[in-house]
Amino acid sequence: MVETKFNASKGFNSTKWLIGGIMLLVLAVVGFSLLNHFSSVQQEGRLVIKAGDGTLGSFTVADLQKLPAVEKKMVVQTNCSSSCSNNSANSSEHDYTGTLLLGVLDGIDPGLTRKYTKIIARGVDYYSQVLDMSEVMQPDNVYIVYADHGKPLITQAGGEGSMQLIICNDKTGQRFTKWLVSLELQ
Ligand SMILES: Nc1nc2c(c(=O)[nH]1)N[C@H]1C(S)=C(S)[C@@H](COP(=O)(O)O)O[C@H]1N2
Ligand SMILES: [Mo]
Repeated sequence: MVETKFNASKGFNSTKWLIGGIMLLVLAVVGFSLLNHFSSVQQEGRLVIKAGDGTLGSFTVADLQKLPAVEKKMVVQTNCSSSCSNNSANSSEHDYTGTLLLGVLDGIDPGLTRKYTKIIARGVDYYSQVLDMSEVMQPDNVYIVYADHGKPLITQAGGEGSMQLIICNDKTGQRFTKWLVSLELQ
């Protein structure tokens, strides 16, 4: 009688331990997957440059400001379906401040432009553009900009501190990647 009671309580205790253990495991799995999710989510304010599974570099606006700054004045023709007239309603004037993408890449490793042939630029909204390395190597073509008319670029969420990739040879601005968050070298 006493023994039965003892066994029953022992059984209850081990079930309790088992349930506790399972709950801890579940919590750990959920915790790690959340951590993984948040570290892989792209965020504005930081430009991550990657290749394959690895990260080659990561730049904030403050980091880019330490590199040689260039001012780029340009008129971008927007909303041109078939023909672009000189109608000012169809164009916007920009006075960007930024730095040459080639300089950023060379700063990480001057061999990158030989090792890779393409760059995929992505915005926080997953808009993406493929750049040929030959375009990037042109002396005055591809820039990462962080200000327009001296004011910080606005993020998709409406805050300050956005980055944008501009291709000066693209007069329509369709290939400009706004809200830039990553560059993937291929
Ligand atoms: N991240 C991101 N960049 C983008 C786009 C976009 O949808 N998302 N649209 C492109 C297109 S089709 C055009 S015409 C221009 C529009 O730029 P604007 O909003 O400064 O006029 O941004 C380009 N860059
Ligand atoms: Mo567009």
